Amino acid sequence: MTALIIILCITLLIIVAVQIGKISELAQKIRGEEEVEQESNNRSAYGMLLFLVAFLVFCIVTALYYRNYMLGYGPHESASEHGGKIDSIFNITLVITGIVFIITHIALFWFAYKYRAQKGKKVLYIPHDNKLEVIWTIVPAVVMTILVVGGLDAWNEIMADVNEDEDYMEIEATGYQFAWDIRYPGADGVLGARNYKLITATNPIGQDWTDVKNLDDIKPDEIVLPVGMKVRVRITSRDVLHNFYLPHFRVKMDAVPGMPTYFVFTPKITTEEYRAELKKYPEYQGPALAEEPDGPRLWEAFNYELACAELCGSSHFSMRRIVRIVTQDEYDAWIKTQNSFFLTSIRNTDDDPYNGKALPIPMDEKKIEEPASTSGTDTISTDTIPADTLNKDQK
Ligand SMILES: [Cu+2]
Repeated sequence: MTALIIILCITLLIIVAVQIGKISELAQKIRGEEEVEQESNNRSAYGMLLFLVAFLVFCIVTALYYRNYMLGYGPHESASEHGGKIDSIFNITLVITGIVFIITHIALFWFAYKYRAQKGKKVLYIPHDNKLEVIWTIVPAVVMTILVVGGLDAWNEIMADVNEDEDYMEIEATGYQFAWDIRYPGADGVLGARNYKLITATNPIGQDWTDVKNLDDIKPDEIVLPVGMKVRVRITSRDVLHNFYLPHFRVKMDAVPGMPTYFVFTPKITTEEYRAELKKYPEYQGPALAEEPDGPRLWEAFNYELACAELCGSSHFSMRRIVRIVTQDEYDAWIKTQNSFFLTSIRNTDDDPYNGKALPIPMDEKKIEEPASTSGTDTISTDTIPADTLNKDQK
């Protein structure tokens, strides 16, 4: 039935179009072809002018209206030391392409208006102009060179690895469908060895338990980092391509199975300081949750986040993780509350090579009274996240 109605509608529309065509043909015969054509040309030309103004105003007004929601503007200044450099490159590109956009946009629609077919006007025909060709080849070439060289320079600076003698901490992020396995090196400051052949349900990233550096490694539920500390993130993947993306820190790097990548950055704004900055803007005064109009404000509920920026499968969205930037003292207090993954989940099980024996390095085994949740890597702390941002299975 529906199909029949649709077919009828289409047929009727075709008949209407044909009839309109016939009417205008008749009108042309009565009033003279040229006059009708001239009228139609004028209408199109004024339409072009209207579009020119309306579209430019739309672009500028929306950009200004949403300014404070966009990374790099208003409160969203980069929260890492290198991020300002990336922002300024984006801005230079935006200014240059913006100028080109406005000029070409005006030229395109203004010319369509000005040079519409008019009675008695003849077109000036220029088949070739060397001077013009040179100008529109050289100018873009010079501008592109400036942009590319500036970008390359920034890339080399930002992607420089750490020097062994400088002060930094290293953490590891392993992406898998669909979460991140985050690993901290523990008291020895060194991440233990891994081997993909050792991956099992109880050893999700294949840590080699005979390597003593693994025994104190920590696998926390959230990423907590001290402000001002240089952090090197080792980035890997267990299955498909993922992408380690910290938008507020302008950190973005592919996680590729079998090919370790890294990113070095230094957080410079704590979560609390970032919230205080957001608080100054009217855009962030609304309630964080629509169901709780008197609940926490948007700025209060703000959290830095880790997202996967590679479309990696059906639950890609659930790879979101909270990132907290705290002061050094708060970090020291937090790290003390974190237990070694080995002690909580592996010690004295069949996977433990020292089962029933003493460990090769001194470790405070008494601190762990009973094994805590082992799969902690899938969950995120829920106390500071608005409920609507959680996955259904986490609610
Ligand atoms: Cu992913």
